[in-house]
Amino acid sequence: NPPPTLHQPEIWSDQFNDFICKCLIKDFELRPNVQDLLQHAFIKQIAGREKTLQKQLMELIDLNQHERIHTKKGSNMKSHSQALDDVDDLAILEVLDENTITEQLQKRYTKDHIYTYVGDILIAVNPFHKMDLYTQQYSKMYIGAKRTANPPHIFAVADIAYQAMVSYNADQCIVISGESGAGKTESAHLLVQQLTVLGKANNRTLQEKILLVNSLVEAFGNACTVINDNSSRFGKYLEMKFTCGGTVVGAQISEYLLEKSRVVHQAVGERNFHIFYYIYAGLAERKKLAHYKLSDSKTPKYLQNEHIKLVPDIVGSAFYKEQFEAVEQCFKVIGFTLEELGSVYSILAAILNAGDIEFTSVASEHQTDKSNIINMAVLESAASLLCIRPDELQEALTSHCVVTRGETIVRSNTVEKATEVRDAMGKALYGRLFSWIVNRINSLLRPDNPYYLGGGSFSDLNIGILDIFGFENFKRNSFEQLCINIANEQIQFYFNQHIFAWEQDEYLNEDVDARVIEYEDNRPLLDLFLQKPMGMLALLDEESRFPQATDQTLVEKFEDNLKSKNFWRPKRVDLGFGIHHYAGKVIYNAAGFLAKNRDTLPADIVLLLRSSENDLIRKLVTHPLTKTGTTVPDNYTLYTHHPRETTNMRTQTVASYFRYSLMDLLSKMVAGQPHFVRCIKPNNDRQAHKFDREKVLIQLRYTGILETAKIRRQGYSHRILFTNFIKRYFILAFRANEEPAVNPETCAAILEKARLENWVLGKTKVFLKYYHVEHLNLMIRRNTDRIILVQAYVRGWMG
Ligand code: AOV
Ligand code: MG
Repeated sequence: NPPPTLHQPEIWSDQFNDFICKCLIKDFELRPNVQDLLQHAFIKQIAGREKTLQKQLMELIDLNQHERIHTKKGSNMKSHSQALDDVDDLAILEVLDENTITEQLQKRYTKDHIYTYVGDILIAVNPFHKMDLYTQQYSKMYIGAKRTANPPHIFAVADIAYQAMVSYNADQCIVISGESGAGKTESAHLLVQQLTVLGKANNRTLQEKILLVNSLVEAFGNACTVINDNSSRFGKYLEMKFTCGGTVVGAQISEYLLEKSRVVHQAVGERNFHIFYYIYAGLAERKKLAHYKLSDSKTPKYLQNEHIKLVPDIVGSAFYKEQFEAVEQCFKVIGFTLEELGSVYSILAAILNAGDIEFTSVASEHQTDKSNIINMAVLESAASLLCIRPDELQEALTSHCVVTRGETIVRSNTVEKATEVRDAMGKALYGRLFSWIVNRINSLLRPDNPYYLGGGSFSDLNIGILDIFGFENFKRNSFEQLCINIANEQIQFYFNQHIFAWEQDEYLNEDVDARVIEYEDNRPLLDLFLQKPMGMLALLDEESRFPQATDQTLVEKFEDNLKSKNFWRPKRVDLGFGIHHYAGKVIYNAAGFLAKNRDTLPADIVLLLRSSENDLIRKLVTHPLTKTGTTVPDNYTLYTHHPRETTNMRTQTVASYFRYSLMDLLSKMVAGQPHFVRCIKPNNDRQAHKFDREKVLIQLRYTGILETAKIRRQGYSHRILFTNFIKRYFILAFRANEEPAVNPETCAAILEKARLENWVLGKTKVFLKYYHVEHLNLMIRRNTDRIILVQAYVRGWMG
């Protein structure tokens, strides 16, 4: 067996491999020579000559993109001097309490040092102004550098995840959390940006495409809220796919729980999804409004709010026009066809037109009031954009079929019911269009897509980046906020499990003496929401099945059944109920909960849309874009979800789909080694250079940063089995051809050789602090750098 280091993919960068192949046809035959050289003559022959060799090597191949091969530290950037009163890592603070931590963050923030570590976790305080921190120069500085060599940075997180992926041949997952407007989405962008640099795509277009994916889905999934002008209204898990050598070869997105209700209604001060404004302005600029049956004077109802009364406000916006061009460019670069684009615009325009259809009540003798359409012109526009017959659309909106005893009876819809159907159609079309776009992107960026990536490259590894909608607490909170906050509750639980629960369990199991750190366990809240059959979502589903149920009976049901100190009914608030979330108290209003949860799209509408002459529209209603079954290891989630429960899309409620999505997300996340980024919002006014201590303190408290700092100082965040530890690090203390015994003594020998202190050996595992691992990995990397140099030398030497 050759020594393992020679087989580690990290030393064989793709470009380097190319080079080797060019120089030597029989590469593999050379390896024994290299081993030989390594074992016997390496130190003597090469020591002191690295600089010269490196220079020669650089001349031979273009190493610009492979900084990690050469060891020279990050160029002429400002050297990182650390003032005494300012620490990069909160875990090394001598006094550890919440005031000291807040003070530290504030001190750093005033100097525009927005990033701070807590051990291996990154805290990012939103600067609310453009920072000069993300240039190419910074990008280079953080490639393969020791973490303590540079100030904390989001790029360092990308690098750590990337290096861990190639070193351990293991999937990684970066979890970004923080309340709404804290900077999660920006952080996710920066991570993708740096990861595409690290994963040096073979073709530029792929790199470009991956960078555009975020902007594209955000145009459809983000909107302006009272908290954030670019608020994510869906959860996004972006997986970047790599070869085992670390070259990026594709990307996949999973989207979770788009807030569809926004299409038809926005709260005061909020807006619809960005894309509607973009296309309106963009199509106006191209004089195409008429083609898509959009008015240049009257604002569609779905876009009206107190800011936007008039179409000129939208079409006059240079920003919206630019965004439209950018979105269209994204579509094209990623690979959507012009025909698909046309269909997307038609569907969006149809939704806006349909939103303007109004009904009037017509008294009828036999039954409840019927409804008539007031403005047939917009109905005709909507129908023509959807490529369906207007009379059929009219019928589907104003009546519905009931089948009783084999007989089909047509019943009229009241105005209220017809309006509901109209809105349900808009929401469904938009939601399905969004899922279709995401699926289409996925098929275009699939690593094994031979057409787009120039020849079938296969992915072995991935790094997932989670960016969900942050915790929300508005003046009025509805079903959407409840779902968003439950998702955040689950992410917090995941964090706690990783940082506190399992670490402490392992101390016990392995007989390692470590102080127990108390932390706020939010499991009672997850029980409150997700337990079956008495959790809030289960009760909601149960109530949704009763046709006579009302939102009032729902809150009563909650009150009768939810026995938790985290739930209460505030006095004098009709339909109100309160939840004490991990991140604070929220009062919800249950008005509309049942309808939102049922989210029914009448069968008549589905059938009608299936008759559309537009391929895309038919596709949207023919194949429900449902997710397939998923399994999550028991110890990760409390509530597994049976995949069968989701197969029936028609009767599926939002709550059950939501629960399923959460599990699906977790199953993806737990497949990788996690890295955490915690975003902090320094003030509620989106102001630069303003640090509201109380606001920050509350966030530090509920995210458990103080406890995290404590456990990172006292605890051992890395627990590695002896056998894995030895396999990876033995080369630091033994000869390449030796096979040291798998026992604690061997581990101790390696750790001593590496001159590390404060580690602990358990019964089966080595317990290390995060900085130990960093140090060991750096040593290994230096070692492999030398090997590469030797190989290059040998190659030159062999001619
Ligand atoms: P979020 O993703 O956490 O909120 P965003 O990432 O959208 O928050 O950030 C909100 C705003 O803060 C951005 O639009 C930027 O103006 C600013 N910002 C955030 N990070 C940075 C940064 N690193 N540099 C400069 N400005 C920044 V929500 O999606 O609402 O939960 O649902
Ligand atoms: Mg966001």
